[in-house]
Amino acid sequence: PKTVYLADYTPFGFIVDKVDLTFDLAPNATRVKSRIAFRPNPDAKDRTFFLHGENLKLISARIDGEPVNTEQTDEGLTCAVPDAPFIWEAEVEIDPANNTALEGLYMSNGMYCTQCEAEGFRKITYYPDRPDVMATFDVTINGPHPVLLSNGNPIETSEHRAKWHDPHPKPAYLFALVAGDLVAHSDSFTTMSGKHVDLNLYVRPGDEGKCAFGMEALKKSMKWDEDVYGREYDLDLFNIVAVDDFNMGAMENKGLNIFNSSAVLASPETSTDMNFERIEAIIAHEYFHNWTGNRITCRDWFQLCLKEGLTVFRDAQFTSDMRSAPVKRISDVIDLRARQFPEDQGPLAHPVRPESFQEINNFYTATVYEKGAEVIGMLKTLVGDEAYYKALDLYFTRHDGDAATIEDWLKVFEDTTGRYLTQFKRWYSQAGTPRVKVEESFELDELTLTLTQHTPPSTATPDPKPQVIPIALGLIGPDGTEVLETQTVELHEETQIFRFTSLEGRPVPSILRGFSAPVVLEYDQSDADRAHLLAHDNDPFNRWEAGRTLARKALLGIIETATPVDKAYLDGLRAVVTDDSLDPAYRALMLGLPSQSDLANTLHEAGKTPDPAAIYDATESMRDILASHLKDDLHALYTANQVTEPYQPDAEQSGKRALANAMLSLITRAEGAGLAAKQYASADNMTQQLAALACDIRAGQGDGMLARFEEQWKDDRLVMDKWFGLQVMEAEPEDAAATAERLTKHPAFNHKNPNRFRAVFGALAAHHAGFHHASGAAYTLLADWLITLDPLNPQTTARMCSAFQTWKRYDADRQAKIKAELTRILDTPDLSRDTTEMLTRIIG
Ligand code: HT7
Ligand code: ZN
Repeated sequence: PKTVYLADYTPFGFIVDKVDLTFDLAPNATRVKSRIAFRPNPDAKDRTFFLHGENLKLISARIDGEPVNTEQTDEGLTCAVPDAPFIWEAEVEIDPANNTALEGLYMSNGMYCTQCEAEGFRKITYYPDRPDVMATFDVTINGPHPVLLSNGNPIETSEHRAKWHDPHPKPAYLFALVAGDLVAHSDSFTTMSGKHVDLNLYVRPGDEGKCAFGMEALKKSMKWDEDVYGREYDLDLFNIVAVDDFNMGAMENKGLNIFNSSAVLASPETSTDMNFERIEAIIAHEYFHNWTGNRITCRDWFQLCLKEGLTVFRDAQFTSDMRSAPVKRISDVIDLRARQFPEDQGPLAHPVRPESFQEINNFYTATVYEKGAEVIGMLKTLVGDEAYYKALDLYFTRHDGDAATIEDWLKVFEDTTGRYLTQFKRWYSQAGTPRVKVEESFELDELTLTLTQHTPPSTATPDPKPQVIPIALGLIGPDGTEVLETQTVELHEETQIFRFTSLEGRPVPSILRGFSAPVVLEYDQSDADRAHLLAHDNDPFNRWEAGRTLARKALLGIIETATPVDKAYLDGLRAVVTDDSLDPAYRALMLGLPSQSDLANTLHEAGKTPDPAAIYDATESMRDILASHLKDDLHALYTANQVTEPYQPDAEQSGKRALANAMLSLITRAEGAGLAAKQYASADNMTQQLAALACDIRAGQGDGMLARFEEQWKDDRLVMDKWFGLQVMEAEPEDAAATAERLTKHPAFNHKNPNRFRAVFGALAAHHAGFHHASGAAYTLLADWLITLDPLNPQTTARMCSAFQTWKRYDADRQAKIKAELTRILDTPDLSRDTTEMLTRIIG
């Protein structure tokens, strides 16, 4: 496969002024007529007229009304064109009903929909399918469907025909079309300048009752973007459509967002609190793209973090404002460490702005999204809030309508602050997680902290250079009061020394507060100091971090030397969990243990070979120890955190349910599943029903309840995804692969539906001890299914390959088994470019 390089960027030889599209919809033979106004681009040297096009049947092609001869390949076509403005007209035929890749125009449950990011538009018609080619679109849709939608504003709607005009020039990846038998949940929003905007959430008949929450989230997002960033919506209409078959969460097409139904449909009976929170965040994310992504788009796909990192950062700010900021920050760091750190520290490592790719779909990664957002958070910390918003204002005015680059982005900060960001830019160009070593000494009244940074070399960045690392820190005095408020020091050399004087007694440093940079802190702090921070740190992140580090040490102690868990840690944890002045959601997070994969990584970094079974056993006994240490508090906390008011998916109620469910899990461990059965029977919401079911399965009594659950929810696709996933998640390690395999034989298993496929195989990959069971059965099963899925849906197959990215952590036998499976997949004839690239990188 061909490799594309950032360094090779050149502008397209032509400017597109206007695109007219006409769709005559038919499941197997949709006709697409295009009429496109091109003119030579004065800024381009290369005037080769190449239009992307894949899987298209060309019916006719004309230039200025005259038929032309074209040269076609699998990737597109070329032909001779005039050296002056001209009109290109083409008619092609496509087959949406057989489009299982879910890119381009495809069908889902009888409804037509599109997914064009990143390079899907070329499966709809011939076009320069690159984000720096922007044009206004007029779209006519002919089809026997009650709802016919495209981007922008409607200009004509009659039976079986609709015409749409999008006045905002846009790249083809933001094009969208939807047609089907849909119903709308409608509302409206008045913008800050008084403009009326109609809002519709289109769903399949039967799903109307799951729209209200998404609509409220949309209105909150619109208001928040006005209040915080001064950004107003710019069309008369904003439509969202829910689709069952979708490769990712959602897509920000201009004025017509398309959502995976799991990312928008919600009701208390069918969705958990976590589902509600995720939906609110994704709706916000897609809406915020209207400015950060659509009005200002990317020059090329290497700049993907320009829109994604910034939009993730903005959606995290939104969630922090709507809910609890510390809980959001802790949850995001857990997620970053679980998904981005392994990527950055393994064979898939790449910079936030990659410099080459074979298949761009493989670069919608945690590094581009989540590390990309962390980089923006650091920039904000370094320049301060005021300068950050000033720079953003400049970005929006200077680049509105542009296809921009990371250089443009950094320049607005340089121009606003006068600060050079040359070294900071390494966050965009270097792969790998920097490690910051802390050495501490205290003499008389002076504390000295020596900070040293080091980024392990990788294939992507063989010779990493020091980065600018903002380290927020504070000091906690011996009596537990803060003796130094949070201040941010900037580490830019390899080693720097920071001194803090006039201290009365040795304080306990609280370093990397709020997780001010995406680094690994190597700090050999004593257990006593960590217990002090767990009891007293007024930075909620570092208080949680102290508990988490102690838990990790305790677990490693069990795994390696069967050391009993330190009572001081257990007492400290108990003090936090029973402290009613603290947010229940925060207390629930405190009870969470480091994941088994995290423990495997810690052992690997220490030069040891992780044993998944031993890690699993240690985690189980640690939970037993917690249940026993907290036994006098469990029922009291369970009862105190019952919600008596009608269900609301807000932060307050969700926090209580999270803590009560954490108690239920420990109670079940200590006493059996009696209380879980009671909760299941009386639950009026999915959060409580599912938590009770999980407890029951763990107690070995899940069969009856699983059958009742299935009977109750067999007609609800999204709830059935939970049913599939939970059985794998809660299986004993030795049964996980067999459970997944059994579920693939269930009549409701459909590998063509990404949500269902992920429910089973995402859960299997996340079941550390089950996936890495010594038999290798899970490796073989997943490989079999990746081979089956690849010809149908390369994008989802390739994403799932990352389950194997940490394979070199494990023992020789497991490595050999995994390598054999990866090689078997790679040897499959006609394997997609997506999967080939992923596996080649993973094998290394
Ligand atoms: N910008 C979108 C990324 C995307 C995508 C979405 C759905 C299906 C396929 C996709 N490929 C790329 C989603 C987002 O980040 O907001
Ligand atoms: Zn996005």
